[in-house]
Amino acid sequence: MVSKEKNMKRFVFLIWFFNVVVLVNAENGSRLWLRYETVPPSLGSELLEKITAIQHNSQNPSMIVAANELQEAMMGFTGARIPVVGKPDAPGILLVTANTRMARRLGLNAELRNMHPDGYLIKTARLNNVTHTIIASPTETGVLYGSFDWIRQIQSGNYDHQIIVKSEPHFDLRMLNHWDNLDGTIERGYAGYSLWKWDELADVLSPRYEQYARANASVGINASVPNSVNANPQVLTPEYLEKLKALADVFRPYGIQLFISVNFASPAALGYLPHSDPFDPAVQQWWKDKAKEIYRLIPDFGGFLVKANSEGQPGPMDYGRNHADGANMLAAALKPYGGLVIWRAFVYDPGDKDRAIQAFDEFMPFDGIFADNVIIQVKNGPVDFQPREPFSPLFGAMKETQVMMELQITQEYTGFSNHLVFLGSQNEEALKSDTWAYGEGSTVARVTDGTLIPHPVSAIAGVANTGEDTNWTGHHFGQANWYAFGRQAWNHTLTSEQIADEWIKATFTSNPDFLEPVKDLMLNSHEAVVNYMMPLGLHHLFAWGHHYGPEPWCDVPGAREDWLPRYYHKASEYGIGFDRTRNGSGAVDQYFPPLNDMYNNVETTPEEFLLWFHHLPWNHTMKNGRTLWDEMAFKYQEGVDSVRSFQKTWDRMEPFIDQERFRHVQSRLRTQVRDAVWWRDAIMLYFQTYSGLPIPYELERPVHDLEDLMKIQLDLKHHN
Ligand code: BDP
Repeated sequence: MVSKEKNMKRFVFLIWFFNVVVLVNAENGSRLWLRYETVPPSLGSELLEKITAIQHNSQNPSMIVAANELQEAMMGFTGARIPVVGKPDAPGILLVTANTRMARRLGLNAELRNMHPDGYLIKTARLNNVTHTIIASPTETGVLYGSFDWIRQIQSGNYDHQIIVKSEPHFDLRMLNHWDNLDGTIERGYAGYSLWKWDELADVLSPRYEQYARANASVGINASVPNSVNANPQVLTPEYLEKLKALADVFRPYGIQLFISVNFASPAALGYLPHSDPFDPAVQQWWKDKAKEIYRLIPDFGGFLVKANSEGQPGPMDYGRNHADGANMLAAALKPYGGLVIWRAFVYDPGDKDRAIQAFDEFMPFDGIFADNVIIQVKNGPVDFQPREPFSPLFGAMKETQVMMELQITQEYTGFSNHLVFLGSQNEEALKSDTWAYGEGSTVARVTDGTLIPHPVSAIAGVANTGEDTNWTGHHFGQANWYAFGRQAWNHTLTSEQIADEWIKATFTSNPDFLEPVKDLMLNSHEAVVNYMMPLGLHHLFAWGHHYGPEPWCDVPGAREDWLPRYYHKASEYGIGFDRTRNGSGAVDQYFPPLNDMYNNVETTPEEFLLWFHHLPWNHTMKNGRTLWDEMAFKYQEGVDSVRSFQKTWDRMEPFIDQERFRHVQSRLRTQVRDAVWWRDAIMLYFQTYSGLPIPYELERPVHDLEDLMKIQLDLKHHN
């Protein structure tokens, strides 16, 4: 017996040695956070002793996937192949769904019946004198989520055999929006071409589809929109529906429901009808027939995501109708099948009205008029995914219509896949913003998750950062943003610190000498990008088109004023900032009290939003006694200093991880430092032409000339 145990320990040690010491260089990031590294020998032996089988007797594909995943994880953790069996004779993991004999034997049915269908329980129980780990859920998908959670406990070093977990998602729909075009490019994508090989589908299924689905399931993401909101009508042709069906079939066992973005003018654009007026019965019938056709192929199809009358996309207003007319017409077509319309509120016209107030003004009159299978999708801030924005005032204000938040995972405005920016912090800030809609504590999370405003389905979406790059997201740390979105969509009370901690352990190592400094770096990285790009409430100082570098001077003849930085910064010899007080655009009054008065008053506006709400003189006195101009200079320098410190931290991490990922991140940090300096110099030197003030002498001097910076033209073409 003793020698068996000894042998086992030796075996586990050898596996560990091989993986940790020998394979240390073979890492390209393709395995994401699902690396299942060998655990320390003591835990390995414990697992091998207690988990000798994985038991279920279901034919359901999600159960099979769950069992396989546990098997693969055990193999990685211990090097041993644990059998999947039909009978619970040996100690192990039992996978259980509600209303089965096993659930009855274990006395779980009552509890499971009251749970969210995706929720799960993990606990130990004795059956015929054998102790098992039970992973139970009302549904097979929930068992899959529970299995991934059990695995995560081990990866994050929290494994306890007596573990008791009860977990239910905060949002019903946890959705990725891909901005992928049918030609294989990705709008605002920075990890190569699209994952979806439309020309090969439906005949050829890239193995990546399943890996993608698995990664999503591992963090609880359960819905995917594979095509861009700037939707090509072709996606609704029979040919593309077959391709979509093939994707849906791959996604299904992983609990992922397929949605698609549709072009509102599809009936006319595809040549079926002369126009797409939602009031025309022929148009209504066309959509009904289309819905029927889709559901015949994809019975669990989720519904349509629509960008209408926004940035040149067609919509109901083209026919004198309104958003509710358009959304409700599509909703009626999907209703018989339980489908949803996700209608985006990202609308703004080039007129005189402050862009930040337009969505609210346009959508509030329709509150309660939208059908109950319509959800309004609102970006986290009122403008457009800037490095920092206050929350959109539509959250909490629309009380009769379900509203969901759209976050951006792809780093369109935070340095693409060149900059290390952990967006868990940004998401946390957005989710925890207090709207005051129902008094204190009415956070954006709680007004959208069904707690304060109950609706049939609660949801949250993130614009994906995946592409065909081997490491999926371009920057290895971009993976953390995908991961964080999923974890926060499941549980919005998780802190970004907890999430970073889990992710680092699963993706790199649990060694505290790596974990602690890298976690610190990640948690400071969002503030850093705000500081070197747009501190103090500044926004949209980006270069025309590509949104990568600074171009506060940008002037494109004939361009829409609200696509130019000067519209947002309003710099002059007097000062800088956008006046959204009652003397300005009045945006402050779209917020509930006390926020409206708080933002209206320069003294009570949080400084992080100062220039979002106020236009102030260069010599305005800040809370710390500095002038606004000096404070700006300090903030930009702070941003640069932070990224330099990230670089130093990272270089010290070399001994702890593989060379491949180490060097990749190292080289991107170098770019990030250069870019941060570029941002600082461009913004300060340009605004200096208005302020006429010196950069505070205690700070680093600019290293660029403004004229040179103004000549930079990156070849990254895009409409704004
Ligand atoms: C902006 C992007 C643009 C998108 C648009 C949207 O620059 O590419 O089409 O958002 O969300 O941020 O529709």
